[in-house]
Amino acid sequence: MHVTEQMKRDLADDGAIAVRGLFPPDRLARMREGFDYGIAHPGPLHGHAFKGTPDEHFNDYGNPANRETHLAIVRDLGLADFVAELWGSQHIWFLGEELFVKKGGRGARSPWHQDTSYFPVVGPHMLNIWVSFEKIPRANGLEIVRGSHRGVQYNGTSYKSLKDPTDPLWLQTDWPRLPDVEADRAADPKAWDIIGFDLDIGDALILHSGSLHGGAPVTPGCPDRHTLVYRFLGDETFYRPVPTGPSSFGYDVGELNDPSMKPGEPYRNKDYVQLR
Ligand SMILES: O=C(O)CCC(=O)C(=O)O
Ligand SMILES: [Fe+2]
Repeated sequence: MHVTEQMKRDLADDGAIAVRGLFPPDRLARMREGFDYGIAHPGPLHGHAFKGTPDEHFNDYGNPANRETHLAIVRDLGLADFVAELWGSQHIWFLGEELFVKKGGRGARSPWHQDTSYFPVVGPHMLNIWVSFEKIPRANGLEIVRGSHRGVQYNGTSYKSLKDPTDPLWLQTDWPRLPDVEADRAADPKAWDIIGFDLDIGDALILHSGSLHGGAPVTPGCPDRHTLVYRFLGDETFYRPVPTGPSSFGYDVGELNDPSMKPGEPYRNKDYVQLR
């Protein structure tokens, strides 16, 4: 895959790009093997967001038992070199996988959030390669607030309240509560500068992990979605602890903090495999 100057610039400035044809059929089949393996071997953190509601959807991430399977795919597909070129980073680490399944064409919006509310790292070199195995029109796509990876760090969402998607993750923090992007847009379509793409089969969405992203509902016209996300870190990543104290999340995200690191120092963690 040829990385253009435009791709680098757009990713750095906007926080998201669509990469057309990153996964032609044989490469996409390899990604699908990773997805299917993950579904067949769920990890300790798998679960259903908004269980029992029309927004219920399956997700799983960072299953340590599946790491070698995903790493083999990442290596086969040369994804580390591709990501390194997008950033101009010498080294690349694999942060792990995320799986999302939405079914039934009846909603299941992912609440707006930044992955950095759940992870003690900031900096320009962190991204998600987001691949769905279906054709995803823009209306069903993951959306990104343009440039938000360079803006405010918001609190996370609990993923628990259908009534209030900004229901906070951290209960004691000075991180501001998430904005209600959907309510703001309903009142004024221009309230937020939002990026989205029509994605064909084999296209990938690449987003900075700290961008404010969400949406990607299923609808009658696009009723099911199976998505595999691979996340990477590069040289320019810095330790920034997440808040401590009570949270509304199902497990202790604060455990990811590492007291042996000083805030602002380059984030290097041997738990994440270095690919180059
Ligand atoms: O696909 C989705 O619904 C959410 C994706 C997401 O939040 C991510 O890739 O970090
Ligand atoms: Fe996310």
